[in-house]
Amino acid sequence: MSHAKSTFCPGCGQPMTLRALHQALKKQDLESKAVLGLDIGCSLLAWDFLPINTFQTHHGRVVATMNGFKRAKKDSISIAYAGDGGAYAIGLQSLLWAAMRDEPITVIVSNNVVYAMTGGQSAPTTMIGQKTSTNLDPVKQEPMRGPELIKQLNPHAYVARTSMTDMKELNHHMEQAIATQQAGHFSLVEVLSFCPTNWKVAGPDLKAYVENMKKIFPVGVCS
Ligand SMILES: Cc1ncc(C[n+]2csc(CCOP(=O)(O)OP(=O)(O)O)c2C)c(N)n1
Ligand code: SF4
Ligand SMILES: [Mg+2]
Repeated sequence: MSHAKSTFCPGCGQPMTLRALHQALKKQDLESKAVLGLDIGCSLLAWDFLPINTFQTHHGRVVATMNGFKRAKKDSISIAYAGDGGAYAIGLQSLLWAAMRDEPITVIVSNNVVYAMTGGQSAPTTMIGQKTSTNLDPVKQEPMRGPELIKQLNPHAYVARTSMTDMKELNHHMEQAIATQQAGHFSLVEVLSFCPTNWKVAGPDLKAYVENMKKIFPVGVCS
């Protein structure tokens, strides 16, 4: 358990997501019970970012690992933190089954519409018309909308999408997700997050980029 300086790129959205999670845990005095599982991807840069225990897993395996952790230690607050690639591509199978079984864990997905850590390749979330390092011709297929899919599989789950640009909502969804885990159900919050390094966008244009993402990925609680 330690607390170090951020190693995320300047302007990255992930530190804000992690701070919102920390605030929600702190508010309910749950820091010592919480364990944050990290996927491979830029999420791994969170390993010493918050003063809570962390668990490093393989790419796409964070949900399965934190699922197991929760079963072994039922009074813990088990949180799986992954990118859109980790959650919706390589880790999709374990995510869907954990949701269908209504496992009492919380999954947080940082959706930056690319594989950021490896250089901005297309992900399942890459948007129609978007250019990436592997799609110089703009992408033509519909992106994957993870929260909407999961809500169809588990009506008891708390499933929401929010964005970096709405901190009040981000805090609210984090609190609700943790409360849902405490009530014995599955929860997932997807956060539309800045990746200035791979988008090659900076300053006020970052906010405009996310506002455009919101047209494709609607924010709010999935019902
Ligand atoms: C089994 C396996 N396949 C591929 C990789 C290479 N890899 C590392 S990070 C990553 C993409 C991460 O993208 P995402 O999950 O969206 O996280 P981000 O970096 O965008 O936050 C890939 C493909 C790996 N580490 N392990
Ligand atoms: S590459 Fe993108 S997601 Fe990764 S730390 Fe940098 S800005 Fe954040
Ligand atoms: Mg990503």
